[in-house]
Amino acid sequence: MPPTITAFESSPDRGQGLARDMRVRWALEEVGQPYDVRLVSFAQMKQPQHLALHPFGQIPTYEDGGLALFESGAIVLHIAQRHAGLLPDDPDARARAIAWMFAALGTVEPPIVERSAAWLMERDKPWYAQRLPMLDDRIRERLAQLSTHLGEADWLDGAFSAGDLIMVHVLRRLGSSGLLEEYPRLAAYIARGEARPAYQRAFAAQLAVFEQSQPPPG
Ligand SMILES: N[C@@H](CCC(=O)N[C@@H](CS)C(=O)NCC(=O)O)C(=O)O
Repeated sequence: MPPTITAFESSPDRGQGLARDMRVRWALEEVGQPYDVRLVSFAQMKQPQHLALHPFGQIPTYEDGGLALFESGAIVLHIAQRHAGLLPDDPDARARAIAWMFAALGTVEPPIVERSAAWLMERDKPWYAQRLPMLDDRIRERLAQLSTHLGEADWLDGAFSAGDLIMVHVLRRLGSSGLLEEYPRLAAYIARGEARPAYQRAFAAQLAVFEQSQPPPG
């Protein structure tokens, strides 16, 4: 039996590949592991059956045999540890790749998510226009540091790894912000990630789910 992941029945990102099941799909595609997808509605995510898998009532989850996991980073790490292709064999390089996963999730993603949350929940509030530049500056600080680290390299630390996979996916959320244009090395880094065949297969799969969730036109 292939592993089963959960994803939105109808993703609020309209199939742009921003929902976090995309990371898991991409990792599974990179290592060549087929998978099943169970689609869940927002209501189902808050029901006991899903809460037993994910205590916070979110997607993605991952089930394989007796193992059930939540948190996209933990799932991608599990996949990367079980299959060749997403983590280097050398123990030190492997530890550094895992550090980049944590950096993406713990250092780079939070200010990006805060900006998205402000847009979603506060953009009609009087303080939003004042707050946005502050949120943008916090993101710029991280982007500048990341761009300096990356330099002219293709990937964060040697060959493409699970650290790059998570980082590229985290950065993609800035797509409509205009901020990435200020950091051409990062824009090119994201484009390299998106050009990978495994990324494209994962993107097409999640987009197909969204398209099928839409009522026929007319
Ligand atoms: N830290 C979690 C975040 C999971 C998360 O925020 N999932 C979103 C979709 S990308 C979700 O399920 N949102 C619906 C909700 O929170 O009700 C992870 O990386 O898996």
